[in-house]
Amino acid sequence: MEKIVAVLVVCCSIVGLASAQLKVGFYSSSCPRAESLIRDAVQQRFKMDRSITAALLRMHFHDCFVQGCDASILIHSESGDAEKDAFPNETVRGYDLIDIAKRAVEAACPNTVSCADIITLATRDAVALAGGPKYDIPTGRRDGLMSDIRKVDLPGPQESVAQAFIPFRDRGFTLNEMVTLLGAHSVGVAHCNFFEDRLANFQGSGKPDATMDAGLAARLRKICGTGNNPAVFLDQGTSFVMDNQFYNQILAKRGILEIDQRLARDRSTGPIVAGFALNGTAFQRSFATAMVKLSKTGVLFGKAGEIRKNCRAFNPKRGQRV
Ligand code: HEM
Ligand SMILES: *[C@@H]1O[C@H](CO)[C@@H](O)[C@H](O)[C@H]1NC(C)=O
Ligand SMILES: CC(=O)N[C@H]1CO[C@H](CO)[C@@H](O)[C@@H]1O
Repeated sequence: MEKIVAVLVVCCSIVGLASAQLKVGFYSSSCPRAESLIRDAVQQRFKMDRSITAALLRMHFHDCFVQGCDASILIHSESGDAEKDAFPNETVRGYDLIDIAKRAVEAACPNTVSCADIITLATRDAVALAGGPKYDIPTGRRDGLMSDIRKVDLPGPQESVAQAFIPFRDRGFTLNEMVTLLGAHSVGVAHCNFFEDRLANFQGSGKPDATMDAGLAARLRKICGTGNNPAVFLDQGTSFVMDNQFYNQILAKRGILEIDQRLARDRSTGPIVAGFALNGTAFQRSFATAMVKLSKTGVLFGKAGEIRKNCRAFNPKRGQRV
């Protein structure tokens, strides 16, 4: 019992300190243009490619859930054993945009703005451009010194709601916040390999997943049948807009991933889904708050970690893995 109390105290004082160190406008004197330079880079990309919002949201989530929001997902490893080499990372995109934003802020203020903050701010900007909420986000994150494929333990699309919730709960998120964050599936795509088990002979039944609209299943069978693992929109309604239509889609049995469909059907999450489906404002507010919370997951601050010069590599002599 005493041991447990001690662990709790340590855990929570670290978390408390971390949020005390992060603050909105952390760079306002050290690099006043940081946020606008990043926003410009995102805006330019968004004009050419609206799918950048989805790319950044997924990158941010994967970064924050593995060793905290410390840009460890960006590290390139010659030996292929960094975070980004893990299976769930295979289709993470947007690394080149982070490099572009980093070059812009390095030119304005060298060695000042962390890659972890760049991912966070770029994601925030891309969400707003896609019609999502606009919100302030605290900065001051430092970049991590480790990126290890063995630390990657992300929820899978075939898990039950209760199973998927475990990693969220362990990081201090509520069920409501998990349902909110999965609203990120309002934009972006999934490749057939993540859901085609639902389209025929689902769980050995000889039939498609009955929780998927039959017309949609038939259409997806055709698309996926082409054999080169194509991708389809996660939100079959408003595929590029960060809104609450995703929740209406899953209520209409039009979820692509099994986990998405389960959110609508599970007794614990169904009412939350129904609430967001009815009230877009409630979703947008909840999404802004949950994204800020996500961005504070396990961050490094103060003198911990480093400010990477190149987001894809540890600074010379510091990192444990190259
Ligand atoms: C239980 C939790 C989650 C599971 C099981 C899950 C699973 C997946 C899977 C399998 C894909 C398809 C990847 C592909 O085919 O390339 C995907 C895409 C995506 N996920 Fe999640 N996800 C979860 C939570 C989240 C969260 C919390 C966010 C962000 C806040 C997020 C954002 C995205 C986005 C934006 C895409 C589309 C990416 C793109 O278009 O490139 N996901 N997710
Ligand atoms: C929608 O949600 C917002 C924010 O939570 C709330 O203020 C508003 O009253 C809700 N609208 C309806 C129609 O329930
Ligand atoms: C973008 C990226 O680095 N993707 C990597 C994900 O992991 C696979 C191996 O599992 C690599 O081949 C990809 O390059």
